[in-house]
Amino acid sequence: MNRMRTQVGIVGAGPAGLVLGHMLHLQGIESVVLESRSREFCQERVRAGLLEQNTADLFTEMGVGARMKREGLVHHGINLRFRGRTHRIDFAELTGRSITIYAQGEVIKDLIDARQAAGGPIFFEVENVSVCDFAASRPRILCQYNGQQTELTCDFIAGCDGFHGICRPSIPASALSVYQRDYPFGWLGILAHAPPSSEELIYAYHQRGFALLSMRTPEISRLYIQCTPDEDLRLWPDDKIWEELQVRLSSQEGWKLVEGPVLQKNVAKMHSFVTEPMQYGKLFLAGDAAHIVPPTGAKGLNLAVADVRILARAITEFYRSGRKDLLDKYSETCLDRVWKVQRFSWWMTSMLHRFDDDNAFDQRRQLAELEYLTSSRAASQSLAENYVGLPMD
Ligand code: RFL
Ligand code: PHB
Repeated sequence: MNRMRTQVGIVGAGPAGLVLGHMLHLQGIESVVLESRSREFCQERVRAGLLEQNTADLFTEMGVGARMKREGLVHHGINLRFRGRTHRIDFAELTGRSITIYAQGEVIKDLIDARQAAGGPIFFEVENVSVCDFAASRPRILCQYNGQQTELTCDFIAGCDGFHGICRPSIPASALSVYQRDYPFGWLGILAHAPPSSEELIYAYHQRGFALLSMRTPEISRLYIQCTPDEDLRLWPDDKIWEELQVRLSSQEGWKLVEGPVLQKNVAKMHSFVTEPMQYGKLFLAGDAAHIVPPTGAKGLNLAVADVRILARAITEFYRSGRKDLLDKYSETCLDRVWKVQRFSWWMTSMLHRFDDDNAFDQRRQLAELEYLTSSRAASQSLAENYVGLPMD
């Protein structure tokens, strides 16, 4: 048995785990990160792409923002397209804030590089991870690493292992309440070698379902169409995807969607999910391990980062002064933001997608909502302040 000891044991090297590890390091607090996948897998997984200004500013403050500053695309608004017309929501004018397009994989690369440069331990491809004794004073994480049974004793465990991780299910079910909603659709996403056809994102409402134009770089587009939750990708050759995108994103304004070779395709289901509380004894859940949102508001990664910011501060305060009140209030503090973000993500999703049981009334209502949203300053501002990210404190 290989025995180790650290202050904070972090399960998962996604955005939540890696940001937490780095924030703690900057405060002189030790941690060990345990990740079940390989480094390459974590970096290459195609996921989020949009950082709130809160998140981008934090990366800069943490000293991991240099490449994001050079390569990220700063946007000052988004477009909503319906009835073939485009309506821009001007974040700069409505909130004075912006968003940054920078792929999650790049964020992960920068954070792993920073951790390795700082000499912070991070173990990839660990197996059979389990957490125990977190109701007592010395929690432990058990796993196999390089074929060896390993035990990590720590003061705190951060469960940053995503929605399918082991930390949340390790808490007695009777101690948790779960709030959940599943949507009757998913997103078929592609990454294409094609210059983005619009400088800023386009969210399109269409009779045939939602579509989104996003991007990763000036050469790579990221596009999505609403599909069934279990859509069979074999039924979607590249030509058919482009055809559908052409229809759903079409406009009467002489705009053209540029096509290109498809580099990657995937289908994602959509759920809203919250666990309460987000802590049990010395085990703290953060990010997707505690809650997930449908991607329409682009919030998952940003919310994960918001959680660990609160957790890092609470842990830092504990080591600095022995104060436990911030730790005790961790869940309550996070959930206040979590529910506001849940509401926003649900609202964007409900407004922009076609639901199976919608009738003509519901479609008229959705269009009226979009008309109102794009013609009222108050309504546009409400979208804008949520999209760029609610204030952190
Ligand atoms: P992650 O990223 O899932 O990381 C969890 C890590 O834990 C590891 N793990 C384990 N490690 C050790 N032992 C175990 N037993 C383990 N079980 C799991 C996993 O391998 C993984 O490395 O969770 P985290 O850190 O909470 O971060 C959450 C975000 O990744 C997620 O919310 C976003 O990707 C959601 N999301 C978006 N968020 C945004 O903010 N903006 C967006 O534009 C955006 N677009 C998206 C998205 C998610 C999508 N999909 C595919 C779900 C678009 C899509 C299509
Ligand atoms: C993305 O670029 O992947 C993206 C952008 C905005 C969203 C969701 C995903 O709302």
